[in-house]
Amino acid sequence: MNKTSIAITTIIILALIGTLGYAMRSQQATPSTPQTTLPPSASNVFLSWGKLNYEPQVIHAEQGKPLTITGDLKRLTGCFRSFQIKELGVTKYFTEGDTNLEFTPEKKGQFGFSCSMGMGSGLLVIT
Ligand SMILES: [Cu+2]
Repeated sequence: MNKTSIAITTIIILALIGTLGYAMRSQQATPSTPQTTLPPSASNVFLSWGKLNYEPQVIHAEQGKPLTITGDLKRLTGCFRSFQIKELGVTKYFTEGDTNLEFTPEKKGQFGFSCSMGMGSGLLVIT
């Protein structure tokens, strides 16, 4: 290699690095796609198991709007499938063929929910 070809090679390499850097920067500048999260008043709630308790631990619902709570049978085991909202007289045992608890909250307020033995618990907030 003579000096000229070394110089040309160097220029090409620098140009490539520059292009690469610009491509990476412009990629970072691209706004990330917005995460689709359920609104707080969602009428469909997926009830799973988090860290030592139900997830979510707070379920938001609207008075007069039908609410569906779907039990995550992959995560809910044993008595945690036995779900109840005592104050509202709602009980449900989630099974493979019956994963949905459907009811319409009729009154506003905060009502505790739990498994039948009270080990897992949370709050249903009706507004
Ligand atoms: Cu339990």
